[in-house]
Amino acid sequence: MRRFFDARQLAHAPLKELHNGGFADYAERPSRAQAMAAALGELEAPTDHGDAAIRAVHTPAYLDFLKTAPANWAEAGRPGDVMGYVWPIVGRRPLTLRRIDALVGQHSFDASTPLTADTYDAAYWSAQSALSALAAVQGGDRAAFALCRPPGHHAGADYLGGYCYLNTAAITAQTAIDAGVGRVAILDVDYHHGNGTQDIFYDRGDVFYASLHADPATDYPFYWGHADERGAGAGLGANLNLPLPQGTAIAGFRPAQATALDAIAAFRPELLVVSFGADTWEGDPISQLNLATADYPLLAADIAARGWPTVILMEGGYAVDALGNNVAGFLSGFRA
Ligand code: OKP
Ligand code: ZN
Repeated sequence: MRRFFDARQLAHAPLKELHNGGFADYAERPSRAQAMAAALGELEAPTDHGDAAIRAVHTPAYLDFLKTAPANWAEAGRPGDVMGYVWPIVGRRPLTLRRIDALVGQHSFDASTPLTADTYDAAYWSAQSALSALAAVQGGDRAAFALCRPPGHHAGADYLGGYCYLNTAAITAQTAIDAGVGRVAILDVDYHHGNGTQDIFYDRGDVFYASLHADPATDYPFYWGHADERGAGAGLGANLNLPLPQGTAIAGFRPAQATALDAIAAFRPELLVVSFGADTWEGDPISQLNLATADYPLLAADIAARGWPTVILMEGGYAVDALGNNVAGFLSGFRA
């Protein structure tokens, strides 16, 4: 299986995030990618596909914000990384504001996703890795992997959050649709619900989003990922959330994934995009599911058995020492 990664994805390195009432070292750190790269061996540099695919998903105002916020922040005399500290509550009237402090609140939903001068470039190359994996599959490969970092599934059309800036899964799915693929399914098996991906395709019938994740009643991102969110309009029925209780192990996870795969099969996708997170692992420092390293090849084999052309994109996973084995195991199961 071809695997894509660009060294420019490493430059994004925020210092701290707000975590449980204090500032902690940023969990989505460059060493995650280095650990995966060490375990996976040779990785291919992506092709630069340009930014049309990014602009097909994200709004012009948001992309402008991502590119200009770090300089505007510094100019306003704000030390450190760009991070929101004031947000418009739900229902607040739309305002056109120029002040950087207000803009960051309009384009984010948490205080754990700082923006640095290197962020846009790293996220751009993360998206190019995803697009290169898509190109491999469109060229006839059965499956391909992109070591996306920063991750993407929490980023919406006009907002960042959850360590995510550009939604790589959405960019991949939309690019396939724009190339003439009729139906794309996204299977999200990261520990966290992919609220950005859900939002982007919520009223669309051509992209099916299915997610297994820790119940948002107890877990981030709280405001999305509940079982009654089923899509809207033409997308009604094309969104499937399967929240799991904390502590769920393979005995609960595997049948839930089968439920998601059955729903995807009924949708008859021409392409599958997998948002894969290894933060479902039992030792993950910020998560509470109980998958073992040996479970990942099995879960991947269950997906592979369905036979759909598949683009696998990396999302979360924060136990840096275990990450390489867990990701390599998942990919090995897919080859079976
Ligand atoms: C990103 B991905 C809890 C802070 C939550 C954000 C988690 C983002 C996960 N104290 N931090 O889905 O792995
Ligand atoms: Zn996650």
